[in-house]
Amino acid sequence: MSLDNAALTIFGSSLSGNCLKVKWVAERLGLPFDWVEIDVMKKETRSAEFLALNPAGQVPVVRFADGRLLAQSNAIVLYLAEGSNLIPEGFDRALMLQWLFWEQYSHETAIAVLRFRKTYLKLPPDQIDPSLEPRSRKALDVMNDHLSTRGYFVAGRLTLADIALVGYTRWSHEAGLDLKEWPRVQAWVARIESDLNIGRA
Ligand SMILES: N[C@@H](CCC(=O)N[C@@H](CS)C(=O)NCC(=O)O)C(=O)O
Repeated sequence: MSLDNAALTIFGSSLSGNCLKVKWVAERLGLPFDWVEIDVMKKETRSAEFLALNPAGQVPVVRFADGRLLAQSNAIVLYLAEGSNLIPEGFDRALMLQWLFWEQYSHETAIAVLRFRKTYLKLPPDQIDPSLEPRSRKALDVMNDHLSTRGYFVAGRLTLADIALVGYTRWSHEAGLDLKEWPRVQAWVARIESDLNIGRA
């Protein structure tokens, strides 16, 4: 898709992998955008003004020049990247979607939640759901196995699957998980960070 100058406004938090994936896709595609920082720690997502943008009270949300609004990080990146080389064709597209759905159901709900509870809410261990760490480890195991025969998740090149998955994987240490235990994931994170020109987490 093509967008005019700053035709896109991203309401997001810099602490959120879900939000940064939208920013990285816009940058990668050369889409001009304005970034409006929303402070989730101050519960700005619960203000009446924000709820008018997204009644679900979550970032990211994007607003297009004509006022249309879109939430859910993976819906946003799929829309922005339509027709670009970040979305492969045919069966590879289906495989990319497989990883995007897995990221939201099995990966983000473990690693991102564990990270937030540990590093941002600073909860003591006995107040953290004990299933989060094994679920996070399992997600990293699945990724490490998949990367044993490839350098990217799908199609042999950078796609939305890599961009979505790297969002929180690169912050695994903030969830108390050292990627040295998953060396292929660690190498892949460095590869994707380099492809996206983003600094080491
Ligand atoms: N599935 C959603 C998840 C969005 C989400 O969980 N957003 C968090 C930040 S990562 C949020 O807005 N939290 C603040 C709140 O719930 O008040 C997506 O991918 O966009």
